[in-house]
Amino acid sequence: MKLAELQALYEQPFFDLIQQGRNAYLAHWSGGEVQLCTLLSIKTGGCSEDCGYCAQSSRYQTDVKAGKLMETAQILEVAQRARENGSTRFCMGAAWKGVREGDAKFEQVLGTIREVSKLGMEVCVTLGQLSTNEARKLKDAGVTAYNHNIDTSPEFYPEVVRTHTFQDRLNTIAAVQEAGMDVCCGGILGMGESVTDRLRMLEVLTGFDPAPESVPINCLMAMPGTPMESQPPVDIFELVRLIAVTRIVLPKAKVRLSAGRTRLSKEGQALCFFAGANSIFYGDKLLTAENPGVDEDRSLLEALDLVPQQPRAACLAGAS
Ligand code: SAM
Ligand code: DTB
Ligand code: SF4
Repeated sequence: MKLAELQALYEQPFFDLIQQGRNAYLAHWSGGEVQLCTLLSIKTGGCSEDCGYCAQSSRYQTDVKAGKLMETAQILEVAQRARENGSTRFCMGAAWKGVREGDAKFEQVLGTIREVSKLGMEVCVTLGQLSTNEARKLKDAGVTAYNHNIDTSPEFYPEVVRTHTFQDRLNTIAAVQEAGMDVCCGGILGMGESVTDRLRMLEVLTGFDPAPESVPINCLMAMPGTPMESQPPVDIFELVRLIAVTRIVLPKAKVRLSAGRTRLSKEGQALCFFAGANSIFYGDKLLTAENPGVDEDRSLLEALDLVPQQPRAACLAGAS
């Protein structure tokens, strides 16, 4: 969809826009289900890249201590707990520039994925750049979706990251699509970008073929020590507007209200769900940053009469 059309949607009167988002949601989804996804950082920190928002870059002095790749058994334990807590998606993240076929670490991750995928949850990984061979291996091991965000517009991207390009991101996404995995791709609000940058990001996302299966909308967690540590929080109504436009233009995608919920009120999150968000990260930690507690999220969903997405048949089979 063209930028001008996205702008016209975005600039509607607020209530018309969120009503349109709600209608798009109702046309494609039912039951007030919200997908709960658990994140786990399987390899934290020490990353060679210079993404200006990221506490895991080795270029910035942050509170994150670099760690080793976690063992399969440890990861499985966390995944099992996530399933018991009602998550239907388990997302493993590694602070790598990318992965290479044949590399021992990559082989280890493939082994972990084979085990985790037996639990029946959707398995998502975010390991940085890859090409078709690695993508095929991940798919064969049991990955259902690969997360690789474009983060912002092509124009603003060089202000955020200099160690790789926007085109590098698109190349990885193409490899993921070629291998037949779902694409999970979204971005971050609050890095100093304009509303036009945010809509340009959506313009790029709507051009994907196939369309992204899920779109994480993160609000910047301003991590101490990063170049973005002093960015002010995102305006709630700007966030709600962007979620509504995302829902309207990508009606079948899971729109995931991702990082930054610790800075949102209950009422703000309710507006996000009304506008079309239908997935959250669940559990008190994201990768390195804070997320609302499990009890808090349970009572929020209950208060709004929203229900956690039911596990699929495959997931229940995995539980037995
Ligand atoms: N290294 C891989 C990569 O860059 O694709 C995977 C991990 S990376 C941490 C995954 C995504 O988390 C980033 O693309 C970004 O959208 C999001 N993210 C990282 N730090 C963030 C922050 N401080 N606030 C909000 N989102 C953040
Ligand atoms: C995504 O879009 N957001 C998640 C997930 N994909 C990997 C990560 C958010 C990270 C927030 C900052 C942190 O925990 O360090
Ligand atoms: Fe590394 Fe990913 Fe963080 Fe960029 S976002 S510094 S690639 S871990």
